[in-house]
Amino acid sequence: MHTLRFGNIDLDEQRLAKDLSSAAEFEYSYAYSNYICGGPWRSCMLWSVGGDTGSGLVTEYDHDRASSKTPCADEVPYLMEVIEHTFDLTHLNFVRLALLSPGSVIIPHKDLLELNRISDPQRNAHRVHVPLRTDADCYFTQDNIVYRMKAGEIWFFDSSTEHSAACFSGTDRLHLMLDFTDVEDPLALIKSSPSSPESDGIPPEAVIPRPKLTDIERETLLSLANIVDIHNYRDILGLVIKTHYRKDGGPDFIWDTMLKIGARSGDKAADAKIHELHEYFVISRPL
Ligand code: YCP
Ligand code: CO
Repeated sequence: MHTLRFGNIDLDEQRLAKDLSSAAEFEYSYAYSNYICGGPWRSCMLWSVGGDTGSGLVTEYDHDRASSKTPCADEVPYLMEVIEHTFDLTHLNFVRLALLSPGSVIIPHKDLLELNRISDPQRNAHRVHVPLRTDADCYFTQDNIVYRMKAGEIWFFDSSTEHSAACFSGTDRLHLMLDFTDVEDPLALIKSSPSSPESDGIPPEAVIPRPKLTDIERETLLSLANIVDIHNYRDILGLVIKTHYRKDGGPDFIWDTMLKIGARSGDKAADAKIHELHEYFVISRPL
């Protein structure tokens, strides 16, 4: 399912605040923190195949088992009520509370690459995001578009195409992330009204306009080839990703810049590391 904003959930702020203060006590998983430049990515399963909170890595759950709420779900009754009311639970594999730390950016990647071995009817195929705590300094990007999701909005999110996110906010960005198996009509996974999406694709008012990256700015980034090494290549990647959220460097700006920095550097080990990361995040990710 391609990315689009479906509609809104009218969140009860008081009940949400109560759940989130309970959720602050959860033991979060740090799984997928290798996708981040900056602080960790933390998550807690509220619903999973097998019903266990588990490790947080979706490849470590038994996809042959039926899905159900996890023990953490009992601590957030309001959120569970919202989930049951809004979504078709029969095709729901996972629901996670996901936190992106202040000052962190996600390395541009495709999800699902490592799920090849899970059979089609059981594999995650459709993802939905519902931001719960976010602000104007939190962003998503895909297809060289930078955009915002606001609290309470329901978004279908195409996680099979390359994407990234950023939290430039001073506080954790907190989302509900839902994964569904494949169905003929993904829009029917959402039960609440309106029954059809309010926009097809990313609505223009959610898009952040960015000035074009200047030649000097591009050359400044590429000249980091002079100092890149195996200890700082991730810092440089973080810098290039952060630049993308402010300046439009054109299609595939982030990986293209990184691969050029590696090639130009003459540092074989750094160049190999950059290729390794590129392969892992966007080409193929073995289990
Ligand atoms: C995301 N993808 O795009 C997640 C973050 C890794 C997998 C963690 O939000
Ligand atoms: Co992702």
